[in-house]
Amino acid sequence: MSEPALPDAAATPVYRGLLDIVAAVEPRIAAATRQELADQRASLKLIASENYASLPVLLAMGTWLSDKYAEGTIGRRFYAGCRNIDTVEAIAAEHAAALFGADHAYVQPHSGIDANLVAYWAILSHRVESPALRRLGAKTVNDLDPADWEELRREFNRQRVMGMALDAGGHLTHGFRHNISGKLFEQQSYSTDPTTGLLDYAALRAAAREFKPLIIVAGYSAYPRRLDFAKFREIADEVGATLFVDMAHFAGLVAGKVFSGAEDPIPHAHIVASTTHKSLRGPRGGFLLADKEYADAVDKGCPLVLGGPLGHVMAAKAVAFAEARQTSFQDYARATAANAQTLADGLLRRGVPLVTGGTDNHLVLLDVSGFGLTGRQAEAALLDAGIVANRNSIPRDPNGAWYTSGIRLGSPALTSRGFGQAEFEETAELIAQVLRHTTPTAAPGGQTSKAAYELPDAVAAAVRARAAELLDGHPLYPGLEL
Ligand code: DSN
Repeated sequence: MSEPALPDAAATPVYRGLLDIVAAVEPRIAAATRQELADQRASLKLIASENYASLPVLLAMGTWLSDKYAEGTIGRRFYAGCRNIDTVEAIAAEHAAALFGADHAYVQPHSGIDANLVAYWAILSHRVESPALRRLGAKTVNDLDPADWEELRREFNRQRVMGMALDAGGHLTHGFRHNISGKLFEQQSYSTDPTTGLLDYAALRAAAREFKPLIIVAGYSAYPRRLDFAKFREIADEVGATLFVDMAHFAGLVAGKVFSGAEDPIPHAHIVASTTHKSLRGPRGGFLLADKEYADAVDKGCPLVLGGPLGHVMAAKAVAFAEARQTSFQDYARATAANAQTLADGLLRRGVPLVTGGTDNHLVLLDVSGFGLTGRQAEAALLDAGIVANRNSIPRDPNGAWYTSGIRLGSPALTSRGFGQAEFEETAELIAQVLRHTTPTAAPGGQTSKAAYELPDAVAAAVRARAAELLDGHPLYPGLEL
């Protein structure tokens, strides 16, 4: 983790006092909070969407900024007395725009899904032409009379979105049928090449020409490769679509300049949405970046799509963006990508197949079917051995989205703890050991099961012990004692 201005040990009295104060009201919450730190310290955290925020980020969230309602935007609130929230939001937005080199930033979204909804709304309100709008001579749907909404709803339902298929690594909010994005729009997904596992841009271009979407979404949660946003923009321009990039997973690699040129979404997308807590290492939350054309539309997120902004979380976002503007964050981002590569190479050398044959971002997707396991069995066995990872579908997964055939791993969290190439090489060995020694078993009644498994206790204990040694060498929040 980059050097904090104050050592983490300085927070010991702060957190002890805080937990005592909480314990005086509800001791179980104080206990769970302590236990969570102990658990996080003791596990090899390889969940690709998680990280460890710095203590300045965490501490910025625990204040009375939480107590203020501030619906609206900076300087234009629906509540009185918002000057400090205005200050906090403006600083966070200023850092975000500067960090990513964007025309405009909007930092209110509470999560990635919220940020994506704001993006969809902004695009619809900016682009949809409807007779109702024309009748009113209105510029955007935000100026509409309630009587015109029925007509407009029908108009919105006719709009089309294209996103990456869920089993190819896309996200639920990119048009999946069980998400509002799949219900609001007519949707068609694009996918990866069945042989290479890589995104097929030629097929995407042909499908976009045919389908003519209003929106093309580029982004992923489980695709272990970089995207070419210049190519995405070319396709979007060719078919008259708005390019919306969801960079939630790889925002840290963009901020840290690992992704540049065609791989940097900001110069190519009309709108970019993201979370703050994954590779970017901030508090849990979301934000958007927009070009000049979409700036006003994204600012209408609250109250159209979002509830009142969380002042305390925007304060923590500002601290996280400020941290990411330090050059040490670029070292962190480079190490995150290099460590994912080491993990992937180490797994391949040990005979663990990877979707696309490797990685060039922060995540690795293992196909565990060759071990006779489902993703669910592998996930549970790894957890027994102290390795926290999540199961994930692989392209055209025969085991569906619940049991799956894959395990997704990410390097951002352990890189924050200071793991380097040697530790990730050993991590690959520990994972391979668990997979080799785990066997599927029948369910208690004798039926075949996609969940039951056996991992010998001795293997689990040996892996846990080695993982603990690795973790001891790279303490989380060193010097912080509760
Ligand atoms: N939950 C996030 C992930 O794990 O990728 C996406 O919503």
